[in-house]
Amino acid sequence: MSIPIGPAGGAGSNPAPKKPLGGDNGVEWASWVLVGLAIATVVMLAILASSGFGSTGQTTTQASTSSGQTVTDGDTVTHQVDIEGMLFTPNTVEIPAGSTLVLEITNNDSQNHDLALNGINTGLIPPGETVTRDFGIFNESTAGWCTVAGHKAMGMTFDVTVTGTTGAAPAGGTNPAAVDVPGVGARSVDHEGFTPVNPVLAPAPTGTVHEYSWDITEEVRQVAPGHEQVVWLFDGQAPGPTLRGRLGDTFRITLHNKGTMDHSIDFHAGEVNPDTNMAQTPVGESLTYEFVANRYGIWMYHCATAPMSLHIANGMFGAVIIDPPADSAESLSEVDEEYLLVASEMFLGETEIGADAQRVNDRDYDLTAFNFYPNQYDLAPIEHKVGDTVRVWLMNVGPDQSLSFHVVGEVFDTVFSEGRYLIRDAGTRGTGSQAVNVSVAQGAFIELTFNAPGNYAFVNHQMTDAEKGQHGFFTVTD
Ligand SMILES: [Cu+2]
Repeated sequence: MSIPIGPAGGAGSNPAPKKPLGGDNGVEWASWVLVGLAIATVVMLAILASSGFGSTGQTTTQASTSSGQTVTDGDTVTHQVDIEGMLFTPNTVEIPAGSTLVLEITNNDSQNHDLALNGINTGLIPPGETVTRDFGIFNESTAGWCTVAGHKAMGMTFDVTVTGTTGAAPAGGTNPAAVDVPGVGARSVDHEGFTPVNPVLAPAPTGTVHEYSWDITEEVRQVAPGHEQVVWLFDGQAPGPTLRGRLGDTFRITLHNKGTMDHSIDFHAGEVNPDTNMAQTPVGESLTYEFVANRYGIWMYHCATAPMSLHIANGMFGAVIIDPPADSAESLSEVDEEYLLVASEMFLGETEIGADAQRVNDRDYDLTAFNFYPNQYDLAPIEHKVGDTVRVWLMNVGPDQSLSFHVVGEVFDTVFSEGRYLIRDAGTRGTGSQAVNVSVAQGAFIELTFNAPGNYAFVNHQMTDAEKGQHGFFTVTD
């Protein structure tokens, strides 16, 4: 018998070959593995998607889910806002992009306010009242503010932050650029439309009760060469009318507010309850203010409506002069003429706006003035003869800068300041005063005698303020 050697051959004789790996059954198994892997991939993607990782599609899903929990596009968001003092509370709200904002605003302050936002203004909201206003659809962050003069600068801003956009909330408005300011050359030549304020102080009128009726107006006037802007006026003038009287006199002033905002008045010469005697005079209304002058000297008055800096900067100030008793040791001496110079800073602004509230707030003044017009007594010098004695009453209304009053080439014989004579007829004692300091809201007077002809400049010896306009001349001739 032979044993076959070699490859498989003849039938029956060779053992059955083993099934190779693969073949028809192997292909089927691999397909199932691929299906399993595909399913696992889908499951993994689903898990990743729900956990918030990765693709743009996931971000969109998350945003719409988040929006859906508060408000969806086109919905209305309502907030309640209180006004307390110079503040909106809250003063910022967040709303989703594309939604409409409605505010219920309650004015708990003592003066009118409004809110301008997204091109819509509530109109003035009187004290104690509530208005509900639809401010429209917001697609980007927007700043609003109270448009009553000066209130924005005092912090009455309201920001709407829109979510779902990349833009940040803008700051509460921009500060307008300063206007062109006439230089000292332009201020020293005569120009059209200029009429100097008469600085001569009239004697006190007779009588012991002084009653006046003043309109408050807001009018465009020339406030510096070539520059007109709206100013706020007591009785059509700035400084306001000078009140003069004697100890014990009664002053009764009725204000008629013909302006566009609240105004009021604070007489430093009176000792009164501020709560009741310095109340606001609303637009279109009248109010009577009264005081008894129990103290002599020179006293400031000014509008006491916030922000006072702005109301003063726009011209709402004046002086009350109460003569000391004629038969007393303090009585005024004989002089040839009396003058009143009211010192202030000047803020030039746009014609219809006047002094810019933010610049006033920043003490960023352009010019300075005696009697509310820079350099006016350079253009219209005050004339005298040699040997004349004059008394110059001084009032500094600021709003912020001091006055160091000096007359070039002269020395003061008498200085009265804030309730007392600092020196009196000092020339007879071989001394005198070169300058008197008048801080804001203080008053003083000086007396001097012109000994020789010449042009005597009177200045604020804070020199840069003299160079800005607090400068004038006494022209003295034989
Ligand atoms: Cu005012």
